[in-house]
Amino acid sequence: MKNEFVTSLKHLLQTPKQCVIFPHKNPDGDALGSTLALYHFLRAKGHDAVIISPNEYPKFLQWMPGQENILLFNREQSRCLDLIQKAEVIFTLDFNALSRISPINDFLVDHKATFVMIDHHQSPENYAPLTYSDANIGSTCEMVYSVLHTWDASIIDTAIAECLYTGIMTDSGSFRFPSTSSTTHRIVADLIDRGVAHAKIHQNIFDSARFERLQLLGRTLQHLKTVNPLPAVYTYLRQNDLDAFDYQKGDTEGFVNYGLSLEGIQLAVILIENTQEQIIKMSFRSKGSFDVNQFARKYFSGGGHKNAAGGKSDESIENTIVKLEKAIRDCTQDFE
Ligand SMILES: [Mn+2]
Repeated sequence: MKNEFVTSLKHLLQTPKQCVIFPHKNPDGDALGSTLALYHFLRAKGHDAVIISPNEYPKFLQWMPGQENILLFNREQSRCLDLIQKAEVIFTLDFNALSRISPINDFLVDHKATFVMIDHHQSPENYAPLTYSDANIGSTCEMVYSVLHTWDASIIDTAIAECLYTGIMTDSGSFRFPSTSSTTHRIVADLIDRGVAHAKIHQNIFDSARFERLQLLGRTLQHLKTVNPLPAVYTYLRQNDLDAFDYQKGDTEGFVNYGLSLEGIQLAVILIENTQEQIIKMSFRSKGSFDVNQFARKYFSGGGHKNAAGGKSDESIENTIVKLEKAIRDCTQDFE
């Protein structure tokens, strides 16, 4: 599938094209890494490429090579719309449903550009005639690496390698999630050979916390509750917790994972209140057979991967907790 995809892509990009590349809303390391790597590659190949992010991304990613050229749709809407209108090829990376770039999707209806999708989430939509979708691969960056390496490995310089490394590392939980394969490590070995300073990247991502963020983590851990006797825990942050510690975008990234560090725990959930959007944002993480993609789809209008998913609730935090506990108990048989 990948080789066919690369052949079609090369054919599509035989002559210089105007390309727009979209990461999903609230882009993470994999979304930014994959879009930036592709951006550098396309420009090296003589195409006119821009990255348009629906909104801001966390500070711990604001060092990535080329990130200063990313346009933010929520900040510069008319400039972005102009570029979108002119696009001949539209890339959607690290997502597979156009609602993930809302409200930009409203401007893509009947767009004449050729859509290209590279993504590793389940159940892709069929908007892209060129689709490379594989839910067994741990990161979109790993897929983009394979595409670029097959296309023209000589273009993969240190900047591209750093972008790809970042996404592979963050989406694999620093190479420890089950989706991490020997191929993942071979790719990473090649990226290091191409000049990636991996220790520096880990520091940029993990050792750049603000004092308030660590205190917010403390509050999150104090709120941790077990769902006895099941191997599940959840925690929550109210809007006033976020306000008390001067919450900034990305601060709660990774908080949900701490629950899984408890011995025997197979499911961890975090609920985060957002009074402005009037929703509770939820993240689910699991180990082993418990499928949080199914769980989030069934109970909390979300989805994602088997061991990492997101969802939401329109109810109060109290009601959401009641609903969550009931949903977890309904799934008793899904634990190992
Ligand atoms: Mn990803």
